Amino acid sequence: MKILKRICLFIAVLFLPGLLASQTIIGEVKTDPGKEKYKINTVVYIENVDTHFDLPEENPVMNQKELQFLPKILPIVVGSTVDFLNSDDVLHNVFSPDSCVNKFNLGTWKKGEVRSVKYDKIECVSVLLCNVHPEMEAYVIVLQNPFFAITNEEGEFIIENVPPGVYNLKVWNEKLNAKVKQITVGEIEEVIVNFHLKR
Ligand SMILES: [Cu+2]
Repeated sequence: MKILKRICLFIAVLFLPGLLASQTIIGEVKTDPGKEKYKINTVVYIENVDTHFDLPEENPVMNQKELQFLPKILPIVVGSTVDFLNSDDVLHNVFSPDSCVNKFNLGTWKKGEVRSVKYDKIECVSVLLCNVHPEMEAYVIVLQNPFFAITNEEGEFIIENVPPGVYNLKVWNEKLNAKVKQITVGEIEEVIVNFHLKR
C-alpha cells in the first residue's frame, strides 16, 4: 500500500503543474559593485493580474519588537488589514505620514495588544515611524495581487503559482530603482527574470 501511495503522489506531483496551469517566476536583483547591501528586501511584484484571488485569512502583522518593526518591509494585497502588535514592555507611538493612508497616527498601546489599519489604495507605499523611537522605520507596500516576493540577501526571489498571462513585473526598493519588465508566463516553463537596481 505504501508503495502505491508513493506512486500516486509521484504522478500527482508530475501532473499538478499542468492541472493548475500556473508557473513560477524566479530571478535575481543585481546592483552596481559596492551597492550589494541594497539587494535584500526588494519587493518584486506583478503590477496587475485579472483573476480571482482571496485575501489571506489571517491579517498580516507588523510587530514592534525590541524597539524595531518586524518585518522591515511588508508587502500586502490591497484591502488587507494590518495588525500592529506591540511585543515590547515599552510604549510605541506608530504613525505614517503618507497621504495614501490618510496620515494615520495610532497612538500608544500596551504589550500584547494590537491596533489595526486597513489599506485600500493600490501601490501605496506607507512608511511607518514611531514618535518615541526615531530609529524605528518600516514600510507597508500595497499591491493589487498576491503574486509578489521579497528578495533574500543574495537578491534572489521566487514568485509561485502565477497564472499564465502577459504581465508587467516591477520592483520596489527602499533606495534604488529598476526598469519595469514585461514578461510572458506560459504553462510549461518557469520564467527567469533579472533586474539591475540603480539610483
Ligand atoms: Cu517605538
